[in-house]
Amino acid sequence: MQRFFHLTVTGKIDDEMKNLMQLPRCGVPDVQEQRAGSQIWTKKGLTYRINNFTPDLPQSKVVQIIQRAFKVWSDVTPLTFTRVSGTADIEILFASRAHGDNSPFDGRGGTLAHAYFPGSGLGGDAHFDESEKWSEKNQEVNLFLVAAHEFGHSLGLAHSGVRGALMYPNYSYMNPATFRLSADDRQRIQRLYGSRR
Ligand SMILES: [Ca+2]
Ligand SMILES: [Ca+2]
Ligand SMILES: [Zn+2]
Ligand SMILES: [Zn+2]
Repeated sequence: MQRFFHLTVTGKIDDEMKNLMQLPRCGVPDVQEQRAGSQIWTKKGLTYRINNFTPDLPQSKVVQIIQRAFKVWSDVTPLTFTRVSGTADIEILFASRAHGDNSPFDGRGGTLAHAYFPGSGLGGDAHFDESEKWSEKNQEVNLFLVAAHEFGHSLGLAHSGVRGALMYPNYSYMNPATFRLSADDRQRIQRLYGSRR
């Protein structure tokens, strides 16, 4: 983990590392780095389903935010994302604590969400911790930023060690209105799927 974050490797957990570990972050382990990228979707037209809603935001907002988060990736790849009401490639849900996948959430703070790399069943699915307070602003946790990050995993991206990249494992606020995908994220997703025609 220390190597991954490009911090000084001291062999013990120093203060810098401790601070980093306490920051709210994504629940996908950084050690999956090697495996990611070998798993990609082999079709361009992907479907998603919003299985339930957070009470923190109006449903129409959640629908909009999720749509915008997918657009971050469809803007730079040939992929398309269509919302369906039946079974979908990418199943989205909000849940607290144990929620049926052996990766229980941890209550408020800590892990904010996690997602699965492409594949059948749980593959591609994105889960959001309902113990967090989800927002559309710079309050508590911004749903757009976390969703866009998790969908990166849904498409096969592992975490990035580049600070400022969307796929950096720790949450940090950026204004969704002026959000731009970093060159690191763009290059990594285009390595998997190519660029937009
Ligand atoms: Ca949590
Ligand atoms: Ca799935
Ligand atoms: Zn992540
Ligand atoms: Zn889960």
